[in-house]
Amino acid sequence: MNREAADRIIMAGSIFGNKGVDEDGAIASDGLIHDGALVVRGGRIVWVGQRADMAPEFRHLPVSDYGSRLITPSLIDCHTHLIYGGNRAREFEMRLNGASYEDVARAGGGILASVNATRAASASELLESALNRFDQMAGEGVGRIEVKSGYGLDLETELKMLRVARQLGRERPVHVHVTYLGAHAVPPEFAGRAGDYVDFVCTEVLPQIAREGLADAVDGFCETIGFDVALMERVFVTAHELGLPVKLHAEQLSNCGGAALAARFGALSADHLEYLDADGVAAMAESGTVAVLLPGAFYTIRETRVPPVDLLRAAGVPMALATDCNPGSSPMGSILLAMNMGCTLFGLTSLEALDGVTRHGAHALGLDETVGAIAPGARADLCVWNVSDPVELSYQFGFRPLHQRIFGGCDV
Ligand code: DI6
Ligand code: FE
Repeated sequence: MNREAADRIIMAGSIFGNKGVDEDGAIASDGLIHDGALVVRGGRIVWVGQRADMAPEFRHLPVSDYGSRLITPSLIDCHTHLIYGGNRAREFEMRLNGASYEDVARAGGGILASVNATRAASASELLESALNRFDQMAGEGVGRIEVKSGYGLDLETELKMLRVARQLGRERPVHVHVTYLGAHAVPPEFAGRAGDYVDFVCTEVLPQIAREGLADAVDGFCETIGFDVALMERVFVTAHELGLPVKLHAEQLSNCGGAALAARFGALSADHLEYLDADGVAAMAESGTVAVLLPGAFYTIRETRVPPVDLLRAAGVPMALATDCNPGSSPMGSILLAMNMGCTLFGLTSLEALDGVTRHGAHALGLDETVGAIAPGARADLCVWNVSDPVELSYQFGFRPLHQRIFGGCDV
């Protein structure tokens, strides 16, 4: 394993640069550079193009030649609930016997079942199980991940989850974006008092999280079985007062107007969106809020309504794709399967799927266009794949085509 970010030339059959067409024509209209090379210096890309065009000043550098393989930016999973105690296999069986996701939640299962298990777990147990899940994802090329809290709900357990999320980024070569999801469910100690719980979130939990710098963003579950728009608005007002950007689980099971609320607060993203309507799409387009599509949840709960991909596309709303990895509605650790499902279930093109886990995943995390791209100035966070065409990443599933992940110029 080469953990030293040695300056080098990396060559491959094709490089998916993700930057469209270059003026000098080096990058084809499909974003692919054939017979490509890139130069890494100090962990960053300083040049990318066709090998024949490489300037003589670079030619003395050592070369890693990956033959006919494909190189893409490393993948971004911008919506996960990676950290939790226990599992919810029993609920899977309940659903197989006819119960709906909401039935299970109303019967005291669902998110609250994971809350009990997460409160009971130690930080080291949570870290260990999350690392196991992450290692699977890394084996599919994930180099940047968002991780939410929301299975603690009390102060102590939420802080525990957020600290474990930060620790994850110290244990593995990955960028971790941490999100506080206090407004995920009303915990048992506040049963029937959602407003009081939101007061607690806004006056006790959020200020402490902000003081300790434990979260990069604030999320919520805006739904009939979650929090209504008025309650979510209170959380968002407090988040903004504390300088934290917001995002929202919106229109997953019904149309509650969450996406419009998120847009009003300039949210980074609105996620799920199966029940999003044209007004919600327009609001998101206006505010630049990214649509994060989560086909693993759609598939698991056997939803039949698909997100309005045509409307989002027509309105120019960037669409990201993510696993929503969680123990209930999306027990999935495969970003490549999310890409396949995004195409097959939601009607994305294979290129939209790849954009969804690279540059639009970066947008959904509030990052600029140098992230999730291969361009001068970008960090050398790359994947080398045992395929030659980007379409193959979405087309097949279960084959684990990753040859090598590169993080800041280092093989990992
Ligand atoms: N929507 C989701 O898909 C996750 N949270 C949410 O608000 C699932 C949460 C779970 O079922 O544990
Ligand atoms: Fe989620």
